[in-house]
Amino acid sequence: MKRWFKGALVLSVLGILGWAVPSVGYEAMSVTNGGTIVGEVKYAGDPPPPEKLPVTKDQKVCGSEPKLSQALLVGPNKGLQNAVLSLADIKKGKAQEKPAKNPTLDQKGCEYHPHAQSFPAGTTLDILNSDDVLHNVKTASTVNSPINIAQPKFKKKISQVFGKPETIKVQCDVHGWMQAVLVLTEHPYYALTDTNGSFKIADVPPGKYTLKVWHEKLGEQTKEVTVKEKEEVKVAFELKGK
Ligand SMILES: [Cu+2]
Repeated sequence: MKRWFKGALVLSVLGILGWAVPSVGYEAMSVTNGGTIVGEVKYAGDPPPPEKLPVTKDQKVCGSEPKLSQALLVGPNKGLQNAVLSLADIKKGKAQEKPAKNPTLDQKGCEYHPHAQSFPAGTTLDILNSDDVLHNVKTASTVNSPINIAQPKFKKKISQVFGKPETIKVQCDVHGWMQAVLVLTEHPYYALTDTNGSFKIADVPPGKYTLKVWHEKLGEQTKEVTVKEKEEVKVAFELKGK
């Protein structure tokens, strides 16, 4: 057996067993001369009005008014919220720190709060049920094992760890309109755009990188970006509706 094939086989077996396969090629180091990437992600063209999602059950708890979809949030200046930026090919940089408090995904009013969030892979996520109703948390993850957990109204918290970097869509099987996005990061060079579509990635070691943007409805795009020591570089993305 060729050596590379053996190596690949060992890695894939470890992966199947659910071991944390060391993320290939990211190395932590101290960064003192880093630059900053700032930018905006905009929606190209005229955005459609937010989709109305009818509440088809549990109206006593969930309300009877349709929920406004959070999957495409475009601000007045066409800034796109919750677009995920990442330096796709960074090999070395500052260490990724786990958040001081566990991030939460709250099911409240039969909606997920927040709709999209990012945190380091391996962090414990507290999934809360603030509603007096049964929810069901289901992921369509492929790198991490998918989960499908009923969360009755008396079970106020489920703690879940997703060990590997992946962007995961979450949905509730009981209430089909409930959807969320979790971005499990492999290094600290990720950002989610704010309500104006703005983002900032700081302490980037000088060099050339591929900056990727991904949005749950609009797909992805990449741009080459050159970061210089202690300088700020501006990048603009425009994503088209499908
Ligand atoms: Cu639900």
